[in-house]
Amino acid sequence: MKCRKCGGTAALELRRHNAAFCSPHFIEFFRKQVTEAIHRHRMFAPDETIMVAVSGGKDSLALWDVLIEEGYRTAGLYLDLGIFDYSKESREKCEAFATSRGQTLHVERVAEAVGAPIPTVQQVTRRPTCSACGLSKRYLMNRAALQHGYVVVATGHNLDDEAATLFGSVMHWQTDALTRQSPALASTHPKLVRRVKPLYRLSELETAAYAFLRGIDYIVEECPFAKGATSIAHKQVLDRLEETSPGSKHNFLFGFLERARPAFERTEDVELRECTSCGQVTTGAVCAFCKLADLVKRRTAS
Ligand code: Q46
Ligand code: ZN
Ligand code: ZN
Repeated sequence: MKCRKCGGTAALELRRHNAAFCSPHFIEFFRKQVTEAIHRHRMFAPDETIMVAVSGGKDSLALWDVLIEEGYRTAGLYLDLGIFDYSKESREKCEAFATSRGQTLHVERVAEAVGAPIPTVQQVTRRPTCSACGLSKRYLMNRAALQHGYVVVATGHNLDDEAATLFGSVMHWQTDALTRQSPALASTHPKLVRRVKPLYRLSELETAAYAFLRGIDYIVEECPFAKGATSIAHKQVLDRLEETSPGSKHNFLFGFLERARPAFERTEDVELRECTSCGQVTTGAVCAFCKLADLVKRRTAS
């Protein structure tokens, strides 16, 4: 196999692009995909500092690395979920990365905000772990960005993640989720920051290769609660399709974004207000996060 760019020995074959690259040209390809995503969806203005939500895994640290290399001003945000050794190790990876690049890393502890770490939240509320965790992450990301004065949060969601989410939403025809499925979600309220996913054009394998070639030290283990998650089952289905027909995930996601998504644009506006308890944006009187925190407080007190 030869590199498409220089004809040298290829380090990686990308079947869906029908191409192979040597290490330096793969890194160049990867960065171009990220900048293409940023420009196509006008993710950042030149004077903005980007808050990068990092989990310690390959995707979010690869994203942070590219943004720094491309000259963007950034700061990291680590959400400590309190999930045993997994959280401890992933936090260490993020701290080491931030220190080595001279970047600021903000840390938010879920246990402080919700009243208990994620495993306890699951036990006392009997809610699926990932649902309480996802709600807390979205809430804290927005709150932390507002508190520190950032207007945009970037996450490390890749093509595989996005295709799996889309698959799940289509399976259940969750039209609200289909409306929100986008590489860039604009702010619809002064207290809602923009959310962007600059890695949506790159597969999980590609982000792993990039992280490896760049020598990024990331946590390899998954969150212990990821195993039973339905998103993993959806990923496996798509992996099988990709195996027999390279480019399936890409066609599924990009076809949706380019041709189907406009049909799901909301016609009526949802009224957004500020939570009477915390002041963050919600559609009801009290936001879902405050309701969760309240339930945790009551159940852990008894
Ligand atoms: S961290 Fe949280 Fe994920 Fe772990 S508990 Fe589920 S949602 S799997 S990305
Ligand atoms: Zn090359
Ligand atoms: Zn609230």
